[in-house]
Amino acid sequence: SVEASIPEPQREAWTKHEFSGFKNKDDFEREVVRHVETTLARSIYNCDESAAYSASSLAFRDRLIKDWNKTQQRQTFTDSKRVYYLSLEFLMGRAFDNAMLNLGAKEVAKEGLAELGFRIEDIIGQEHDAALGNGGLGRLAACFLDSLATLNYPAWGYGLRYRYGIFKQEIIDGYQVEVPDYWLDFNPWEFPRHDVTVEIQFYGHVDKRQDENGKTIAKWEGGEMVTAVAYDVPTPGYDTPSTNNLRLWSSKAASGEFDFQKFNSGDYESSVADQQRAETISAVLYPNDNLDRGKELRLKQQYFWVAASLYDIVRRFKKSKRKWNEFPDQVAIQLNDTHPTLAIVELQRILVDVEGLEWDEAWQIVTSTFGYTNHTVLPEALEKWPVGLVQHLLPRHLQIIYDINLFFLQSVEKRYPNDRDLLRRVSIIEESQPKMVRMAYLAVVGSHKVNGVAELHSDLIQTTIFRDFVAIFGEDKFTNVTNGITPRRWLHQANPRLSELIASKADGYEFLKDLTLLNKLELFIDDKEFRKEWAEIKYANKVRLARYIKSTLGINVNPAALFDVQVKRIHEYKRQQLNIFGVIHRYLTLKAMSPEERKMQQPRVSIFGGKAAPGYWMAKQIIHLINNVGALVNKDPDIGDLLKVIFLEDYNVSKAEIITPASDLSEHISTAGTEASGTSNMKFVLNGGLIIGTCDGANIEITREIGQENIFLFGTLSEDVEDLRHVHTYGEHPIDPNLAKVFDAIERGMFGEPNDFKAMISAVRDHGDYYLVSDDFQSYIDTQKMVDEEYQNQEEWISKCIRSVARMGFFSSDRCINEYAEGIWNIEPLAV
Ligand code: T68
Repeated sequence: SVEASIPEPQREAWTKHEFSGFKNKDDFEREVVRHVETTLARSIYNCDESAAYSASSLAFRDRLIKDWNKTQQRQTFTDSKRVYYLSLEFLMGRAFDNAMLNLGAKEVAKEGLAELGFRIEDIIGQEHDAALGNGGLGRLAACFLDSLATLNYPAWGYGLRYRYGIFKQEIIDGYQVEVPDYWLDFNPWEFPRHDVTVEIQFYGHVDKRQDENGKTIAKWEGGEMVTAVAYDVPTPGYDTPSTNNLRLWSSKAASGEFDFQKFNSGDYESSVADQQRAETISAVLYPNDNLDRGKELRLKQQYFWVAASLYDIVRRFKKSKRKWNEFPDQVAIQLNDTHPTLAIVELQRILVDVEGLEWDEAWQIVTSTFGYTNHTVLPEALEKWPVGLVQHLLPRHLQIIYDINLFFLQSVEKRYPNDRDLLRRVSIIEESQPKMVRMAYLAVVGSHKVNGVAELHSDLIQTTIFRDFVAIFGEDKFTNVTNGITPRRWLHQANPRLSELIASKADGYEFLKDLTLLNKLELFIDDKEFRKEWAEIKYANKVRLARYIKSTLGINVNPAALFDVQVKRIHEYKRQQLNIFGVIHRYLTLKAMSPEERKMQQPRVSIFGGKAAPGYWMAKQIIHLINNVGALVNKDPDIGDLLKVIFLEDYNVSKAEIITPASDLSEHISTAGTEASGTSNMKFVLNGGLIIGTCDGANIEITREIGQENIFLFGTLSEDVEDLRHVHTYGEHPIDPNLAKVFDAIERGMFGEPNDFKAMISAVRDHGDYYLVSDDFQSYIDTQKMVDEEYQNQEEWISKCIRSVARMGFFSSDRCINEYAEGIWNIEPLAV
């Protein structure tokens, strides 16, 4: 047992004082008061909402860390295989509400806080989002942590503790302005581990020598050292004591001789500058989604994080005193995109240079350990690093990359003799000017499994970017794991009334752990009372969003109108421009109608939200156009409630929790073949909204599950995209006549200075319309018309919503994690 590890004479003293956290309302209140007075050193006579939030969170954190300790001890004692999820992004959002729900103590906290004079909603609202991510990739990592803990898998996340998360977006005069997100002032959810540090080396040179047996020994010497400090964030599962760890690394200057020399020689200022330079590494999250910008600091971040994490993982493995060839039986490492690909090289370096293994034995261990998830086929997002930069920053790693490539190309040459072009195509080094390291290829070569995130996407990677690798390694190395979302946050937490209604029909809350149980709802589709409650809940969620719109933008929207929502990062491939052009078309159509005709139309609120990468000029112009359209339409007396155009500022996880349950229709309208999966599509359907979308990413599987009569699909199919682009470039392509009218209105200055939107129009009209906006325009507006008509029949609409929710069980991240555990990681759950 765990206790047995404490020496007998001290055992009683250690164990009799066991703290077990609060159990009831009184306990909870006592803990809150204690934290206000001692941890926060505040007077209970002027405790404000912020202090009440901090103290309540600390009370929960204490409980989490107890469970965390037990979970970790159990994992260590059973010596079970663990999975390590390496992700540069964890878009966690708020932790307090989630902790209360996962621990099943929200009622206790609610009553306790009420007695102390607070409304729980206000206290929840005090928390700053943990926004350490850009979009889908980072949020997926957060959903995975929730599922891993809920399913009792022994798992750790490893990431960076950015001082600044994704920027806060302000809209000023219709333009996006970025404000730094300084979120760490007080973060009750992390435990600094000042005793858990790793020294990380950069730059320097490699010294190669022969040892007494004639074996070549490489020594990486000189350069700079930076210290990584661990911060642990306990992540609780739902309805289980299992609490996993998210370990985030923070950088600080190494406290080596180097510094002391500077101090002693009186060079205080430059020593402080060193300090700041070291801290820069974990200072800021790069704000690009689906784009690789190749900045040196980004590569430094990647190595810093990967080296610290691997040191930690290897240190833990070595405690078990097992042989190296058992490493893959104890450790699975999942690479969330190519960002952590250096981990492959680093583990090979540790095994060969530090632990003295032979190359082949080490490589066998490395490739059995890693799995790689690809999240994009967009060429501009595929990560590449200049060889010169890697050489400068990580000289030994570049040598190892060259050796990995050499051995790989030799094996290819053997199987496909005299195919020089194949060797050029699959080489990890791109022979361009300058030469580049292709990180996706390195990840494929160094992993035993490669997966895409939805069926279409997994097919696409196997037939396009990794086609040659499928031929070389065989199909079995490539697989699909369709993304999922956690129903705890995205249903139970975001939409508590709907969750309660479902529980009343699905024999309790079991569906939150087995989402396929939602299918029990199909029995109640015709139940009048149930349908009425369903509709009331949707309406109440819309009222809540309407209030939020009123309070932030001062605009009145009618909750009875159709709420049409597109919230996600702003990107040309996601086609917010198609949506806003469609809105302009709607406006022009309404304006051309007689007042009598207008009365027959379906009122709509078009809601947009999302951030543009600060350097993505076109995306910023799209935001500008949406705001300018809103400025005109929203005050047009001819239009009134028939059309409102809303841009919600600073879309993030906590805002998604308000927006998602309030949507009637959400838009997932990427050019076919560009959106790897999408996950918000799943969230919206799970919350009783319908989708308008293209045949792309997970939309296709959602259609398969819920039935094509319950989704509004339109547009070009992915297999036709390439041909159309070819026609755009080499043939005639008159632009869609309705779209031409929209462009005409913009160019006449209806929505402000036309020059501002020249590039957006040109991209479609003059530069080949890469995203097929014109090709898909007519089918988009036709489909929107169908939406209007079908929405008029509310009874039928509600049936579709209920039926869709009932069939969404597949999209739980629990299903997804079970697939990874079985097909890629080979790990088993371990109940605490
Ligand atoms: C998203 N990718 C996919 N990338 O676009 C989305 N990129 O289809 C998918 O559902 C989701 O991943 C989860 O699989 C991203 O979000 C990034 O944010 C990103 C960040 C840095 C560099 C490149």
